Amino acid sequence: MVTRRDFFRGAGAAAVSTALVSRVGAAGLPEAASMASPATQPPLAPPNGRPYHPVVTLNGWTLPWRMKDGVKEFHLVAEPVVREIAPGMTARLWGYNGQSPGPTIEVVEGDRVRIFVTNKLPEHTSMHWHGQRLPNGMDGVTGLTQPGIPPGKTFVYEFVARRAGTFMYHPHADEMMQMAMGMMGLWITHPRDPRFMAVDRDFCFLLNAFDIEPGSATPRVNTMLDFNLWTFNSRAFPGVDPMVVAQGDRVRIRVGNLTMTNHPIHLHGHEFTVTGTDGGWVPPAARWPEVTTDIAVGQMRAIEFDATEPGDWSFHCHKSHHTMNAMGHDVPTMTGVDQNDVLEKINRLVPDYMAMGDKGMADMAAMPMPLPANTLPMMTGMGPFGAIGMGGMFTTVKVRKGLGRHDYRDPGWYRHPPGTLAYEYAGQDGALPAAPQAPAGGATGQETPMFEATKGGHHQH
Ligand SMILES: [Cu+2]
Repeated sequence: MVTRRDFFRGAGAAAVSTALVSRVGAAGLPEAASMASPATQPPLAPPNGRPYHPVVTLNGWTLPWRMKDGVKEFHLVAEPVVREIAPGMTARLWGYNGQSPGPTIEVVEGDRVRIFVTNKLPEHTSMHWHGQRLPNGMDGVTGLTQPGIPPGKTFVYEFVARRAGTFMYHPHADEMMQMAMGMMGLWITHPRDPRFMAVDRDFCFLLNAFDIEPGSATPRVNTMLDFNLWTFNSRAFPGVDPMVVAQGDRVRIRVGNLTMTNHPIHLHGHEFTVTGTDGGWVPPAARWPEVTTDIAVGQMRAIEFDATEPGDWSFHCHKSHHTMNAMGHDVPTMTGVDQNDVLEKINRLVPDYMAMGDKGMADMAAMPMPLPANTLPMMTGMGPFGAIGMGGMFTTVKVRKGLGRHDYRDPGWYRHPPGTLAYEYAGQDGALPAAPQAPAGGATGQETPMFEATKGGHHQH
């Protein structure tokens, strides 16, 4: 088995690729590279074919290919995989080539592409190339455009990547089961001219969600709404790597949504524009600035910004339940409930029971609680100032001065220059400014003459 690390270890990627062709060429099928590590792999420089600026798949990797008679050949293997969701929890999923999501496929506009899809699952599958222009018979819809790929068999898909952009791939066969199990991946078609829409760093990942009962490892596949693991590329914070960029970089982040609900994705400290959708690039005159963009089910959004502000900037789904991990849903709201009365009674029954949540839920982020095996704490992840209180769909964009062009290593936590950090008031600046209170009674502002007039005008008492 050739792993992607072996690809990099060779004297030159092109040489390794040639060896690959000669070794497995006789068999006809390209080698199916596999990746077990959930760490973000460095961008795969094109070993052959036309040049492009490679993407970085968050906690993922790009699938190597071989050139055969001018065709880019890839080999995807649909199979059961074990994915670490975050340290402390692994999930038994279905994916491709050792991982869920599967590897990112990167090609160039105009490339002829041949993809071998081998089914190592216990039931049939197929592959749909979401968003692509292609011959109808290559669209991968079981029953409509092809029979399912039976277990143990390999189907071949072949088409020209006609349009640059961001696409997804997933089965159109027993979809509820197969997508709930993690079968999905990204496809990037780079523009023919590498200067078009060029950026310094180009990240991509998929939004996905699982319902895995605490203590178990296999998703419940019939769940429609009540998922308990909200993930970026099948990783939950703090298992999601930071997106590391150099100050001044032009940054693109492409996010595809194959969950069952929409996700408003939010960036701190910078405004961005939506420059691409599954349908293509947004014309410059049609772009508008945003700090949050909603990504509906089955959609992709490419956002771009200039990383001008140094720091550790949050990047997360703005649905607050989606920045939590399992167990969040069965916890009652205890804020404002004084548990002292019942505590004594409960302690007679359960000596170690602690009252929690009566001052809000933040204490649950800081308190290590006994958990079933293979479960993530509900809110987790430590920062330089304590518990971050986030899990799920959360990570950071780390902007640093003077990083090397291909340096994606985590630089650690940001060191705030003197005078740029929120601090505790200690009376050193004289009297505190007044803190006016909202008027009591729920009225909208003060009663104004205009308000009176409106009242008088419409209500003839
Ligand atoms: Cu969300």
